[in-house]
Amino acid sequence: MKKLLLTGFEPFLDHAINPTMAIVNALKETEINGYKIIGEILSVDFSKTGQEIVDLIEMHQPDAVISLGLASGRAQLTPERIAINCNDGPVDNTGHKPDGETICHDGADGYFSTLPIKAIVAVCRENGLPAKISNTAGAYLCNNVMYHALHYFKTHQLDRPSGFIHLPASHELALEKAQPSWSQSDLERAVRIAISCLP
Ligand code: PCA
Repeated sequence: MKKLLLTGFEPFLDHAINPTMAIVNALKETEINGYKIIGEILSVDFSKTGQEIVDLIEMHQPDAVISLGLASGRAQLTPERIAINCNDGPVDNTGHKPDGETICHDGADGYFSTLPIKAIVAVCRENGLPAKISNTAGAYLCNNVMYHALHYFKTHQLDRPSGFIHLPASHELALEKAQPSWSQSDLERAVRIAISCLP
């Protein structure tokens, strides 16, 4: 059976939880669309998260990779179109604040997602879940992880669907800080739909 590496992130900044963790933990070891789900939680640490995703790809040899992240403030599910070769943004969980550094000196300026992002948006919407392609994943850890996975597949000449999907906050987070939010079950349903769109 084919294998999907599905990653989420630990909580970061002032978010008490990260809804991507519960989704990954709920879906790991299950089978969706002919894929066995390998679920892993990544750290929010510029000094090690990129290596974590590369190590997981080398260990599991997945046929596809979907990484999930929280995009607090967004109202829709947003598959990312592109990852850029740049680290920037607020402090990570170790207190390090990036300042526009290059992620990979021998890497491309950017890599496009190889996930079926148009289909993911279309099928989510058909199922009543608001979704839209995003043209920027930012330059924080979500972009960093997407960049590392795509760089790995490109440089190893492996044709595997790989990319990143940002999710809105869950209601639990919105109780603490007012922002657009979805139920945890809708967030999980949208991720199941995204997996069902994989070739
Ligand atoms: N979202 C952050 C990093 C971890 C997460 O869940 C981001 O959008 O970069």
